[in-house]
Amino acid sequence: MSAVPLQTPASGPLDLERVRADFPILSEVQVHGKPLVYLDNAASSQMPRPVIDRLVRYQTREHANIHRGVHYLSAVATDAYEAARGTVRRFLNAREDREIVFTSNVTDAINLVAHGYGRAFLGAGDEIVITHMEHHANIVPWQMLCEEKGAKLRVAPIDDAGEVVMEEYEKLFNPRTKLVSVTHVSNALGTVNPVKEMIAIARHHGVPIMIDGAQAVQHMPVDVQALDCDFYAFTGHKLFGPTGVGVLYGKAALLEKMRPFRGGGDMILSVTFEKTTYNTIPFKFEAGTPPIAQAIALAAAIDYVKEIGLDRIAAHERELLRYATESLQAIPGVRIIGTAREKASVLSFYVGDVHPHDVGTLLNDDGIAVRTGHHCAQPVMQRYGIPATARASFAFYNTLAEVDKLAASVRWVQKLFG
Ligand code: 7TS
Repeated sequence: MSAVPLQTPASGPLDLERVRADFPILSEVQVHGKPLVYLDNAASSQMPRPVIDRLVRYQTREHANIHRGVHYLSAVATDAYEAARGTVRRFLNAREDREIVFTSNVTDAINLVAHGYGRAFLGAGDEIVITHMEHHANIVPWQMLCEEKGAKLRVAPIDDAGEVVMEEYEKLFNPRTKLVSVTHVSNALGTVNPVKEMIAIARHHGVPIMIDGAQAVQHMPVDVQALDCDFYAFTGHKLFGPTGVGVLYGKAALLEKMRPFRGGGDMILSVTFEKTTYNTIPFKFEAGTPPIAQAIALAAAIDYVKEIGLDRIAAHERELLRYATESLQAIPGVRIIGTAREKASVLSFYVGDVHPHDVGTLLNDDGIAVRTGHHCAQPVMQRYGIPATARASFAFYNTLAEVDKLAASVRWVQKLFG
């Protein structure tokens, strides 16, 4: 475990002032002379000081390439990188460290499964089940696989609230179903999917299931053994860590029988021109120099989040989402896209006939960062017959006062376009 100073007491409500003081960017950046109101956390969240410090410590005192050297620094870096794997393993409650593969992001993790599992075990006529609310990262790799193999993509529909229609999901299963991959939380709608139930259904049909946890791990505790999923993936930069690192959890038995995704150094035991023997898992999937600094900093981010407490984070974010939903709904002409019963702190909206890009540009004039566009989930936009939304996404360092600013700014936009 890296030594993260205690930032906030371990119980009771969040001390927001102390928490915000941990994130330098929140006070150091002004936009158009106004304090930054950062509500684009679903795209990328900010890094607290202990994570930045961990990166700096690594780069100033510990950096060398790993797994290859007998020298002091290589051993230090290798130990820190492998300790980071252990931190991730505990964070997801995986059984073994070797079930944790470091990737470059969640997109890379999904592609790894598409290549390592899909290309090895799917054939013509086989089917892959996803849902209508997937991010492009959980659509395109499967489409590419289907194209190559003559397999078929089956899509579970969503209803007007943005919930998966579970009866339809279950109906998609048949003897040709060979893989399921669904998101835990929708980045465009905020919907928290009933993944435990979705996994149980896949399990009942004997089909392996992958969960895209990119929008989940920063909001709620995840236990891969309790879920009993086969694969679970997330990305570092949405979990208050750096860009360039992601994680694939896979059950050891599945990872063992999968093909490597990329060939190169570190993923081999021996190489001759006649034959290469692959390394054991997880190294078989970590060809080339991995994101060493980023994985180590990700572990510091996990330590930080654990210290704050995911239950406390969830409680505060629930309050932010409730207040933001009420505040925006009270504005005439505002339509909220995604009204599922279970939501993470993601709020997509439309302001009358104003194009979401104009909404985002005008909010930026007030120092407010929201994302506008299709959020790499074009099928979701097609489902609602809209080209784009404006999306406010909250992290635990956001405040109710920032929600007030958002609502005031949206009111101003609405008035401007009258
Ligand atoms: N899956 C989901 C559910 C996501 O929200 C994202 C990124 C990804 C996969 C891909 O993550 P990456 O780290 O591999 O790029 N979502 C967003 C977003 O909502 N706005 O910008 C990126």
